[in-house]
Amino acid sequence: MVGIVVGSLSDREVVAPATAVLDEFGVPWEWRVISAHRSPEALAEYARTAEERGLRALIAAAGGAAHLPGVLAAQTILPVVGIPVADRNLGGLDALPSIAQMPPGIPVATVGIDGARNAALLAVAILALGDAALAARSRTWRRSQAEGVAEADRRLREELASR
Ligand code: RP5
Repeated sequence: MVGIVVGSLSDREVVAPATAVLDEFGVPWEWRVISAHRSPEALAEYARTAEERGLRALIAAAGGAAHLPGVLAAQTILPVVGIPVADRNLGGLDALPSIAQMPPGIPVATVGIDGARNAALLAVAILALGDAALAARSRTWRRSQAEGVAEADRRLREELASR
């Protein structure tokens, strides 16, 4: 249901948390390595066939002068969530505007640098619009996250009170 595309196998570790989130929500995913500049024809083919293959949202991650999410979004009407990947030269400050600053007409919903978890959560939110069971799981997940914060708050206050 969610198609994940990375520009290089070197993006794998950064993007892996997205698959863990999708698994947590029971959302099926596929994961491909396709590059906007090294394998442009394969990317065009992937984008053109994504919708008919049943994909409903795409996550695209790339580093450097990152064209992948925008080029993908240009060739499909599916929503594309872009993850700017930090590289060793500019730490993602090149990929972030490359992905976020799409000229009007072709949007890419951009998360923070290396923001794989948020990318998956955004994809889940998009899918949940048309899936009541997934929406219910999202509400439960948010509640349990809030409970985790409340628990951390309780522990900290307890610890500080006993000083
Ligand atoms: C981008 O260039 C990839 O998404 C990756 O983040 C970056 C470096 O790629 P490699 O040189 O490691 O293959 O296309």
